[in-house]
Parts: sequence; structure tokens; C-alpha cells
Amino acid sequence: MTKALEDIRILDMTHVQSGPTCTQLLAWFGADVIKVERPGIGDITRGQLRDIPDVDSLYFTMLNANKRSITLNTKTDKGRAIFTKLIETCDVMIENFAPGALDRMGFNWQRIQEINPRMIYASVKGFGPGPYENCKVYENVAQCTGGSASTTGFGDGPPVVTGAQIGDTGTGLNLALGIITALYHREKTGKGQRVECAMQDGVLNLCRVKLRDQQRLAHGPLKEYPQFPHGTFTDEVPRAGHASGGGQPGHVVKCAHSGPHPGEHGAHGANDYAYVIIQPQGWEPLMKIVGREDLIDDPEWATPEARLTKLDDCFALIEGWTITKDKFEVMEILNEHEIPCGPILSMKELAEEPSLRKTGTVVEVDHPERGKYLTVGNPIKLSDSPTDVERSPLLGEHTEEILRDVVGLSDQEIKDAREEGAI
Ligand code: CAO
Repeated sequence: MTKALEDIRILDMTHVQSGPTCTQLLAWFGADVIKVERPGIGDITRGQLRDIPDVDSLYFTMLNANKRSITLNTKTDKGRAIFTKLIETCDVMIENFAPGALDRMGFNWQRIQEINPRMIYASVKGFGPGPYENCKVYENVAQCTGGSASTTGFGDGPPVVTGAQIGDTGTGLNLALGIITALYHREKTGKGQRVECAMQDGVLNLCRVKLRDQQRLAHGPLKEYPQFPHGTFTDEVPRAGHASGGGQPGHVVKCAHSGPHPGEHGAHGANDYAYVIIQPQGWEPLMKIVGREDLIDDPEWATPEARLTKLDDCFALIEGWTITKDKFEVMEILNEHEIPCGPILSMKELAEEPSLRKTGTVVEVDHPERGKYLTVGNPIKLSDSPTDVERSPLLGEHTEEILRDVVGLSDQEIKDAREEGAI
């Protein structure tokens, strides 16, 4: 079966997480992704958070599947000449260096267009044009400057960063969409273009419900927030704890312990919880399940408006029942009544979940140095272009084949480049 992006060649100058997320996705769709790395060093993540000495870390292997690796020092004359040839032959160039790094290598957008007017040049930076445009940015900085941290956590606690890599992976996804759009545009115009994604913009975009709430605040308190019954609002969107960001209230509730081993707090495990949402039509079945039929038609409880001042009490009633069932039983029983809910799944449970293996969302691959490891698969499923996840490349594993087949160097030229330290 052909792959959707089979004839697209990507010059991948990315490192760490945001850029590699994007190029991995394009590689999963079939693009030939050529990852350019510094000789002897490579992407810094190869050596970070290592679980096995001297073996590429899982950090690296889980972000660089299906790519080829070439080592190239773009700051040598020969390296620059090879790099220029790669720009000539590739469709897309992607980088997420600190602002100005590519200019310092001698390759700004103007120069890239001169070399290849069809080139799509895509980059991730921490910020767009403005006061912070020259700053280096990592994931949690983006979460803090994009509005996520100020709205995450509990009202009486400090801002909290989330485990989902919304700044890095989130921005990588935006970049991939920008690139595909620019490729489509190139079909019509014959010309490449610049694609820029800022991590702050990406996080803020994901936090749009909070920007919504900031504007709602001007017209009164946010009634679905846990602060509402206590009237503790300022002129800024507060941290909402477990409260749902949507129109239906939801909360985390404690469940009985699942599985054979007691959790770290005696019989209760760290993830023996479920998230339950009360839709208007869910109130009746929920009250039947928890044994409080008397509240179904009680005007003090019967409507979503009446419940807004006592959401804590509503979820306490529900928790009185969930604590007698494990989270999977809660899921099963509530779903029989079409009540939206979900067990809090740990990484251990997700890694072992057979249905995720079956769909290719979690995949096991083999690596010549580390052996078998688990990695994420493509979360986007195409019927006619299925993803086959392949292990990440070793540093410089494909240098010679790329120099020969893509750049067109002879064996002698490759030998010279190696002697000069360009590769
Ligand atoms: N040959 C020669 N030099 C190379 C090279 C190659 N193949 N590949 C990289 N380099 C050089 C760069 O040119 C740069 O050199 P100069 O600073 O002298 O110009 C240097 O290596 C390192 O680049 P950097 O400044 O981007 O790296 P850093 O580790 O200091 O910063 C990061 C990392 C992520 C903070 C920064 O790249 C950044 O802000 N990127 C944009 C935002 C982003 O994507 N962040 C997400 C990171 S994931 O959390």
C-alpha cells in the first residue's frame, strides 16, 4: 500500500521535542525524513534521561521513529555545501533552533528561497514577534506563558504545569498541519512558503475556553467554577481544580481499589479514581444508582441551575457510591446509563492495555542496541495509508547512503568530507 507522503522529502533540522514531534508524524505518513545531526553529538535528547548506559534514550527513540539520520557539521565549508545540496533536493525544511541560529549558519529564509524556491521552510519558536521573540523556550515555559499554568491547579494553590506536552507536541502538530497546507498550496502556485508556529500561541489556542471565561468574568461570576459558592473571584480566571471546562459539571471521585495489590495509601491506590460528568439527563439515573431517588424531582436539586451552588455535595453523593466499586466497574455501570465518565488510567495501565496495542496507538519495536521498547504510534489513522512504526535511527546511521543517493557524492568525496570533519 502506498503511503500518503511517499514522494515528500523532509530536511529535518529539529531537536528535543517540538520539532521532532512534527517530523515523526510526517515520517509516519510516509515522508522521507532526513534528520541532520551534529557529528559525534547528535540530538541532545539521545543522551538525556537515559535508562540504559550508552544507548539512545527513550526520550529520543520515542520522538524519532521512521527517520533517517545523517551527521553533518553545517559550520564547515564542505558541510555548508552538502547542506545547500540537501536544500535543493528537499521539499520541506524544518527547524526549532533558538531564534537566529539558522541565520548564524548562513541560511536565512531569503537564502533558502534562492537555493530552492519550492522549499517550504517551517519553524517552531517559543514566541512570535514581540517582546520575547529572542528567548529560548522549553515546554513548561510555554505552558506558563500560554495561559495553561495560571488556570491549572486548585484555587488555593500555586499554578500547576500539566504532564501533557501541549507546548512541544501541541506546537509540533500545528506545524505539521501548516506544512501540509503549504504543500497543498504549492501544488497550485509552484512556490514554497514560510510556516511559523510559536509555542505560546499553540498553548493559548488550546486554552481558548479560559480566554472565553476571562471575557465572561466581566459579566458576573463563573457559576460552574468551584469558587462560585464561596464568591471568591478576582478579575482573572481562577484555577478550576477538577471542574470541567465545558458546560456540564464534572469531577474526580474516589473509587474502590482495583487489582490485587493494595495501593500506596493502604487499600487505596494513587489512581483509584474516576471522572464523572452530570449531564442534565444524567441526574435521574445517577440518583437512582446512588440510591437518592428523593432528589430526582426535588426543586432544590432537580435542575442544573439549582445544583450550581452545591456541586461539591452532588459529587460527594456520587462518591459515596463510587467508593464501593472499582473504577472499571464505575465505567461499566455508568455507561450502561449513558453517563459520561472515565477511569483515571495510569501510565502502567495504558502501557498494558491490549486495545491500544491492537489499534497501533501503543507499539512495540525492536532496536539493535536497546532491544524491544514501547513507543507511541500514530494517533491519526488513515484507511489507505496505514502507519508502520519503525525504530529510531542510530546517530549517522544513514550518512553515507544519503550522501550518495540524495546529495550525489562519490565515495572519494564522502571520504574527504569525513576527513575534514564535515560529516
Ligand atoms: N552543525 C553545526 N552546528 C549545529 C548543528 C549542526 N548540524 N545543529 C545545531 N547546531 C548549532 C546551532 O547552530 C546552535 O549554534 P549557535 O548558537 O552558535 O548558533 C547550537 O547548535 C544550538 O542551538 P540551540 O541554541 O537551538 O540549542 P540550545 O540547546 O541552547 O537550546 C532550545 C534549546 C530548545 C531552548 C532552543 O533550541 C529553542 O528555544 N528552540 C525554539 C523553541 C523550541 O522548539 N523549544 C522546544 C524544545 S522542546 O522542550
